[in-house]
Amino acid sequence: MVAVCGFVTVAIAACILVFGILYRRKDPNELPPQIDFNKTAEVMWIAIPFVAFMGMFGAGTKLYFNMRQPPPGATEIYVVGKQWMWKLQHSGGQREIDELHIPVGQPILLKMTSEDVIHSFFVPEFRVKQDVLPKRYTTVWFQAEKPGRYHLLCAEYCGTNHSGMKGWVYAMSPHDYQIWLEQGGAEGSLSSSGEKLFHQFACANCHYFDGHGYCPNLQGLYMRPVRLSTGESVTADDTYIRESILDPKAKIVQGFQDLMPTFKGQITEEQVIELIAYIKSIGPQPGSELQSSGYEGSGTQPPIAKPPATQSSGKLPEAR
Ligand code: HEC
Ligand SMILES: [Cu+2]
Repeated sequence: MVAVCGFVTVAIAACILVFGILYRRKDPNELPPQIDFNKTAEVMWIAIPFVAFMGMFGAGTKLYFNMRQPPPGATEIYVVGKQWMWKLQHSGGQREIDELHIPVGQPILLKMTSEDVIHSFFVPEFRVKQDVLPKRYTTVWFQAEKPGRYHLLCAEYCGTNHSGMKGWVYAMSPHDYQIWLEQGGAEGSLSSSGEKLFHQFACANCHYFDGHGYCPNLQGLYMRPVRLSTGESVTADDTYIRESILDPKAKIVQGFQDLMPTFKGQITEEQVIELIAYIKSIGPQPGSELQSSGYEGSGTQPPIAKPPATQSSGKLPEAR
C-alpha cells in the first residue's frame, strides 16, 4: 500500500511539475493543438487502477475478517458504556469503572453495549477502536504484550463530558492478574448473580427446565439457532437474548405465544449481562427431554422433544 500510494503521489507531483514547465504558454496568442481521443490510453488508465485497487480491497477484506475473528478461548469481559463512564464486568464477577485489568499474552474479547448513546471504546496503544451501541453487543478483541498502563478513551462525541469519559487499561503479568482477580471483591461469578436474578425476577416461574409448560426451555439456548414465528431463523447470541428480555415482542419463538412481559426499566444492562451469563452457563442437563448433543445412547435414538404446549387461556403456572 505504501509503495503503491508513494509511487502514485510522486508520479502525479512529477507530472504537474514537468508538464507545467514543458507545456507552459510561451506566447500570449498561442493556441494549444487539438488532441484526439486515444482509446488504448483510456482503457489502460481505467482498467489497470481498477484491477490494482480491487486486488488491494480483496486482500484488505481478508485481513479484516481474520483480524476481527477472536481466537478461541479468549477471555470475555463485558463493557457497558454510559454518559460518561466505562463500566466493566469480568466473568468472575469483578466489576470496575474506568479501569480495566487484563493479563498480558492472552487474547481478550470485549462484548460491549451502551446504556444511552453511541460511545466508542478506544485504546490507541492497542490499535483498538470499536463503536459501542445501545441495544446490541459489539465485540472487539486484542492481546496486550507488555505490562503497563494504557489510555482508555471514548472516541465518539457523546455529550457534555465526553472528554472526561476516559480511564486506564492495566496490563499485568498473568500472576499479578490472578492476584488482582482474587482481591477483586467479587460477590460471585456473573452466572451465579444471573441465577439469583433469574429467580428474583420470576423468570423461573415460567421457564422450566424440563420442557414442560408454555415457555421455551432455556437450557442450551446460547448460540443455538432459534426458529421464529415468522419462519425466520436467528442465532441466540447475546443481542438476541438481551432483546428477548427487554423487548420480548420483537421476536416470538415459533410454537409459543407472546406472553412474556417486558423487563424494560426493571433490569439494568449489567443485570442483563448477568442473566445472559447464566443462560450461557446452563447447558442441556442429562436426562432432560431437550437434550440434544452428547447423547450417550447405544444406537438408540435420543428422546424426542415434545412440541411445546401452547395455552390459549394465558394463565400463569404456579410458582414452583
Ligand atoms: C410470564 C411468563 C414469562 C416470564 C416471567 C419470563 N418469560 Fe421469557 N418467555 C416467555 C415466553 C412465553 C416466551 C416465548 C415467546 C417469545 O419468544 O416471546 C419467552 C421467551 C424467552 C426467551 C427466548 C427463548 C428462545 O428459545 O429463543 C428468553 C431468552 C427468555 N424468555 C428469557 C427470560 C428471562 C431472562 C426472564 C426473566 C427476566 C423471562 N424470560 C421471564 C415467558 C416468560
Ligand atoms: Cu462516550
